[in-house]
Amino acid sequence: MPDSGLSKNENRPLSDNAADAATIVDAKVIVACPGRNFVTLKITTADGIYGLGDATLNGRELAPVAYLENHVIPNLIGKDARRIEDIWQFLYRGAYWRRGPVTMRAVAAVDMALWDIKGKMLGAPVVDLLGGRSRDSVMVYGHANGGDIEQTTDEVARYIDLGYKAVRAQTGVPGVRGAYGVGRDKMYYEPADAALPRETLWATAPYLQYAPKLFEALRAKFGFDVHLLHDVHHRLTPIEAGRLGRALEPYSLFWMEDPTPAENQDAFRLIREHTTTPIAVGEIFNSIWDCKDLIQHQLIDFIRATVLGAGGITHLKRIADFASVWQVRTGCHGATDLSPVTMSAALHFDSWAPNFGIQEYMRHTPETDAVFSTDYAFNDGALVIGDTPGLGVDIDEKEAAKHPYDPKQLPIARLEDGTMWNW
Ligand code: EZ4
Ligand code: CO
Repeated sequence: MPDSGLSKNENRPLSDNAADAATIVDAKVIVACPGRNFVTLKITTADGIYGLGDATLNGRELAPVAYLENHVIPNLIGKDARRIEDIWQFLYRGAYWRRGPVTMRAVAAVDMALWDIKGKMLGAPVVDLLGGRSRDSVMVYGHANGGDIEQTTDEVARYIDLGYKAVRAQTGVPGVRGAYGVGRDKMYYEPADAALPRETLWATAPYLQYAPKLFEALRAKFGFDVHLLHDVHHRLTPIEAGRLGRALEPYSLFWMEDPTPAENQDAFRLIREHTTTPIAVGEIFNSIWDCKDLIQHQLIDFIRATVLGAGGITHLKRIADFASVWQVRTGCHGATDLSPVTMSAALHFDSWAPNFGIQEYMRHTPETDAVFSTDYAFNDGALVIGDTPGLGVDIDEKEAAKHPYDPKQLPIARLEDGTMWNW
């Protein structure tokens, strides 16, 4: 080709200039503890656009940090930030070692940050890149918990007064010290609360007696207009879960969550044979492979996989589309260990997903809100995401630096004889 006399740069086609601008030039991990620990990835392109991703793994935070810093970031530098799918496949297939909570959180953080960057580049909120809003707002559920049925009933009343249309109800159980879901602070429930795990006790028999009484009391007091949810938190065997589901049928739950551990997906057949109470599973799932059997055999009704846990928006979209074939709806995990970055990404995803079901929502503390600014608001039992380009979330790094990492682990559960159980 004859020399045009232009400099090398000027001679390039337009797309090459755009590629230069979109080149990832920097990526760093920010670990901060504004009330609880969060791991945030910040990716920056050559023209100065940055995106944020969340890689928080509650109680094991530094594992994704090491994975990102040592093994992911060196691969990102120089890549074209616009190629979200290719970078996802590169990180998933290219590592050879697939799946797992650490790896997939790192992949998720990169994916969230790249969607954020793409939205900013195109001047569009991420929901518009996904296909636009299927709904203006997304129904959320809050956490009501108390030491006994009376206290939990008061808490449910408080959530209804706040405008919630759906409430998860958990109660202490007489004789079960530290039964799951009973927090110390009402508004900011936080289970990861000690440098070494707090020991709680578990006893299935009293729980199975007591839990249905909670929902009997709640329906007697509040009627059937409010959606009620309950989290069993992996505590039961399949046949016990079938029995609980059946006992709860008169109270019309929105869902019974994590009734038994889900490593063995077949276990849910037994539960299904015994109850029509809807089942939600998936907050600890990392990929479509963790839920494909549960979904295609119609063993669950709601898939709780998240943007954070299950490989970002790119992969969660794949799970949701697959689930839609069997009329399984989404119910994304949204506890406080999912940072405002994940909550923002989740709300873009939820606003789009045609088979959206509900979104879990636990409020972050004022310290967290001082570090992360967001573009979502609670109104009338639902969250609304705004039109800010990208994910609409930002981090104040100076404020974050005031809150250094503070090791905290999740509790453990033991049976009365000391046997380790599922927390
Ligand atoms: O215990 O996110 O449904 N929500 C939950 C959560 C989990 C925490 C663990 O980090 O089960 O509260
Ligand atoms: Co749960």
